[in-house]
Amino acid sequence: MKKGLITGINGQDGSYLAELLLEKGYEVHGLVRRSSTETFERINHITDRIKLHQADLNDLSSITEVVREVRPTEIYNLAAQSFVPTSWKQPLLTGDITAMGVTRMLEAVRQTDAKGIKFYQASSSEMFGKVQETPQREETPFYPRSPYGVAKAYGHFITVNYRESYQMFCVSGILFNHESERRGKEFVTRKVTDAVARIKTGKQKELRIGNMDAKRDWGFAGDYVRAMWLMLQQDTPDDFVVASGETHTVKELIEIAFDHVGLDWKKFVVQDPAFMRPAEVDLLLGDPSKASRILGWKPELDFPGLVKRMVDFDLKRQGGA
Ligand code: NAP
Ligand code: G4F
Repeated sequence: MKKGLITGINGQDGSYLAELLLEKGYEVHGLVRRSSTETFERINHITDRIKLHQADLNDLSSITEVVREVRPTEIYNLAAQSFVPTSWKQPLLTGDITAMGVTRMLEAVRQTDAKGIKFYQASSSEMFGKVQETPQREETPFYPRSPYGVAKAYGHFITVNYRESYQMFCVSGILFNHESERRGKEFVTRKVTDAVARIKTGKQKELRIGNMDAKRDWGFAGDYVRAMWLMLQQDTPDDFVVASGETHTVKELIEIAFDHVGLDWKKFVVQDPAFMRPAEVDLLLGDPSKASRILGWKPELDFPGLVKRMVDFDLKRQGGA
């Protein structure tokens, strides 16, 4: 039986990936950090079918112990400080978890079973930052624009370096933005769909938002975790861009979400400088052709379908559907 260990199992992607691995018959283990209030909201429905281990990406001995105890066949390193604005407020913490945490995980693998464990690193389109070409491909040079993007670029290259230095099976998935009803409410898609539901049900008056001209290549998280799994099923380790191949503005996102519940967004949306960033990533558009050709991956849910799914979920939560 294959054994998967997921760091960040309690996050958006971790929860979808755990479901996918269970479906495929894996023994699923998850690494979670200690918190004074244990909230496993995204994985509550599967906690009886997975095994959780307490460790922290900032603590090498705790993660090495988990890797030694579980001896997984595959590790998916999804844990990170993943919210871009927080990375300006807490740049060192972001570097410790999102950059050095990757080296700690790789060291735990190297010291336990360098040849027997396949390793997936959750890299990000934020590494392209001030984009050097459009669409962005595996070979596009990185120009990160936030401490988060810089940390992810480190995580990407250390993964490539362990592959080349120790012939370990390490891959990096350069994933573009992917969303769902499990997305944290601080990210723009969920912030918008949650606000639409609350406005529609009379619980909120307005939506305060930052840069509406920013463009993102958005997809559905459930589709993207399939690509992670496919990368670890290949004979040779390689890196892949995973994207929808379409880009949309934040304004388009807002329009679709409000329109879906029959509201005119212009009456409710207020631009607020508090949500502008010190340096912005203006445009992300990925070229997923390598993933399509080699992995046979393609997304199933399109952008309008994703936004409507999220609005419907939030509306139901607010008792409005
Ligand atoms: P997420 O919802 O923020 O989940 C991140 C997870 O990491 C959480 O479960 C968090 O634990 C855990 N974590 C944070 N610090 C930790 C530490 N020191 N030790 C152990 N665990 C820690 O992120 P996501 O959207 O699922 O993304 C998954 C990964 O893909 C992240 O690495 C992210 O940077 C990357 N990525 C995401 C996207 C996207 O669009 N979603 C795109 C490209 C790359 P708590 O639950 O305790 O906070
Ligand atoms: O939803 P966001 O916060 O996501 P961002 O910064 O693109 O990062 C996400 O995707 C990355 C992949 O490219 C991941 F690596 C990362 O972990 C994370 O999952 O912001 C998207 C865009 C930005 O341009 C931002 O300036 O939306 C713009 N925006 C406008 N108003 C806003 C807001 N973003 C947020 N969070 N809140 C606003 O009010």
